[in-house]
Amino acid sequence: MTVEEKYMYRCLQLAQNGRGFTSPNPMVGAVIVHQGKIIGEGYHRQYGKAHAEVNAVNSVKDKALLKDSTIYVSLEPCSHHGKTPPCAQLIIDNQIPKVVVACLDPYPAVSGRGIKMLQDRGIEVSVGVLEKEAQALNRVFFTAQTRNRPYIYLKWAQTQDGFIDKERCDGEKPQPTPISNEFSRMLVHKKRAETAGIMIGTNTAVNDNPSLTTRFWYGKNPVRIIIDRQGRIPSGYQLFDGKVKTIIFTEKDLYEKQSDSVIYIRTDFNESLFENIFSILKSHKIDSVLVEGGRELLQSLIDIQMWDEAYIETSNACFGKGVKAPDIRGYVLNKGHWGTSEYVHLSTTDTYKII
Ligand code: AOF
Ligand code: ZN
Repeated sequence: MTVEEKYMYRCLQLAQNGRGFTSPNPMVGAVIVHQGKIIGEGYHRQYGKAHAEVNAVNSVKDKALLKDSTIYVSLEPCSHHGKTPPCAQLIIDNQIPKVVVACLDPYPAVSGRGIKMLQDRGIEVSVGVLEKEAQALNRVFFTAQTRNRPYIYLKWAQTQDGFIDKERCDGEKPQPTPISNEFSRMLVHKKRAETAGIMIGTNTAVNDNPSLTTRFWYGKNPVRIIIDRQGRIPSGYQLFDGKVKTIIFTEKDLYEKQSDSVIYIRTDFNESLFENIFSILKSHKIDSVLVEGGRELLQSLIDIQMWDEAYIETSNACFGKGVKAPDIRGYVLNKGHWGTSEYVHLSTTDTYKII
């Protein structure tokens, strides 16, 4: 490990403290080093609040040392006036002579301009230290910026013999059959807190009457996103309780039912359905979506390869027959443990593999 990598690892570590609070901004960490000693550090804590560099500079007790220090940042310092002033200007104003950056900011208003702004003032800039790791950490941000769609997580629990639900007799009242264990269910709520949107299809909504809120973990609720082509979800359902924003994509004209918390978006259900839905979600600042079912929706996304990561929990139970789990064979890259149940972590792209 080089000296530069050592400090950049610390930046990546700090950046992760912002997980779940920075969206749709990236997680960013910064460290200030003076003669081999860290004299300040900071990270982007929350969307709309101070950037990592500002917090790092503010944490330095003896500001006179800045003139002889190096600042390490896990993302190119910004050059634009967004919700906060440009970080490149802050570095210039504090006369920090050297900047080490992990990766460029893909945000079009910045991309390369932050680096140029610093270099134009004679500041020494080096880019690319732990670049892949920094991009992987912010794979949600990078995907949203470069692909005009949110980062898509697929999630389901299946039995050992490959079913996600029991077979139901005609007329039997549908109800969810738990497959996940208590521990992994808690972790799903952590994931919900860290994801901007949560998506399900009509059948899951109608059968389960889910609330899709974050209850077993501290953090925000994801925006609820439902695909309900025919407008079949009964109005008394939890999705309409007004506690969280719900966006419904439908073919029907349901605007008169719209309220502050329930938004209907009329959509053509043609071959570009998902491309359209995800580009609309991106324009609503939703940079990541957790797809929690059902089979039809999950399989459609797998078939058109519109997904980035999958969390599949396999329990010890066997159903013998029922609703078959989505078929995702061919994509296994990574297998790990998620709670006490086994899960398989899959990815369509090597670039965004988990670190
Ligand atoms: C940095 N350091 O810690 C972060 C950066 O609206 P604003 O002012 O918060 O700007 C948001 C954009 O700034 C965001 O899209 C990304 O390009 C960059 N994020 N930049 O120099 C940071 N979080
Ligand atoms: Zn900034």
